[in-house]
This record gives sequence, structure tokens and C-alpha cells, in this order.
Amino acid sequence: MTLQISPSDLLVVVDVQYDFLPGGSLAVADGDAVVPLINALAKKFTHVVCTQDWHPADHISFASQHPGKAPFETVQLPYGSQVLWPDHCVWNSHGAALSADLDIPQAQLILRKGYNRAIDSYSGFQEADRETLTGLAGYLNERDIGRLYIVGLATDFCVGWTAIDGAAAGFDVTVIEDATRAIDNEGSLARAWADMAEAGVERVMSRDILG
Ligand code: VGL
Ligand code: ZN
Repeated sequence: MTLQISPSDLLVVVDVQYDFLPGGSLAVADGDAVVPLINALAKKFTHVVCTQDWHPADHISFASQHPGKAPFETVQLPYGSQVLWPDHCVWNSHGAALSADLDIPQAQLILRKGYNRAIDSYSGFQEADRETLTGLAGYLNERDIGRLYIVGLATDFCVGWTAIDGAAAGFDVTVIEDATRAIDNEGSLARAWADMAEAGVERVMSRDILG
């Protein structure tokens, strides 16, 4: 049965940026496979928001800011544990740009996140201190959005956290699994799906929507 997309549904396209695509500094395996699917899915939606990971060059999530530490190691920060990453999505760099192969002219908001040097932000709703809000919930409520469909990169970080925080903010949330790809660092993908299920996030495939 094909899911019908209604005008109160909104597609969230998470972090489809060159640094997460093949050749990028934090390339997600097979990441470019999501682009044609996202373009096809987006045609079903009146409302689309894109998120954009957007860091200053000395961002706290970069391993380069922690002498002796390597990418994918974890450190403790005032707000909790933080995975360290290669430098990525530095604001105004090519790697931070949204893929030019996205074909979503009706996208209405591009939400940048992670611009505070001292706080990472996987989620489009709140930063990693779990206090600083981005304003996205307020935007979606003002636009009378009921359900979020989430696609993009990476399943186990920015997609997963955005989905869980969207559910916590009171929205119905569905992740379109085959329109995402994962980093999968030390079991993070399985953990993300388990956390999303516990938060009530639904999981479908693109054929459930495209028919
Ligand atoms: C992301 C790691 C660091 C993501 C962003 O978009 O999933 N992952 N910054
Ligand atoms: Zn980042």
C-alpha cells in the first residue's frame, strides 16, 4: 500500500553536503546513492526543509582541536561524550555546500547547525548540550506540520538525532531508510535504529511512498 503524503507532511533532507559524499572529508559510504531517491521523494512534498552541518574551522568536534586524538575517538566535553571527526563542513567551504545534484526547488528553509564552536549539533532541533534550541520546532509548529519524513546523511548521527528530537518535540516521525546511509562507527547504526524505535520513530522504504 502506498503511503499518501499530505500537505501537513514535511520532508527533512539532512546534511546532503559534499563532505559527506564520495571524495569528501567525512564521506559516508555510498552516500551519493541517496540523491536521486531524495529528488524523487521530494516531488511528493509541498514542504521541504534542508539541514546543513556548518562548523567554524576550529570546531570542538574536530580531532584536529584535540592534540593527541585521532578521528573517531571519543572525548568528554562539558555536555557529555563527543565523537571526534575529521575537519568537515567548515562554513563557506566547498565541502559544506549542499550537493548541486539535489533538485528540490521548493525547499523552504535551509537550517544551519553546529555553528557554535563549543557545542556540536547532530540534531536539527537542539544542540548537543541538549539545551540550546535551533528554533526548528517553532518553525514547524507555525507551519502546522504534523509528520516529518526524514532522509539524508548520516543515518546514525544527524538523521537519527533529528528523528528522535522531532518525536520528542511532538511530531510524528518517519525515516525513509533507503534514502539514508550510515557512518556506522562502533555499532552506532544498530544503536541509532534501536533508539529511534524506542522513541516511536517509524521506518519505511522509499517504495512505500513512490509506489
Ligand atoms: C554528521 C558527524 C559529524 C552527520 C555531522 O551529518 O551525520 N556526522 N557531523
Ligand atoms: Zn559535523
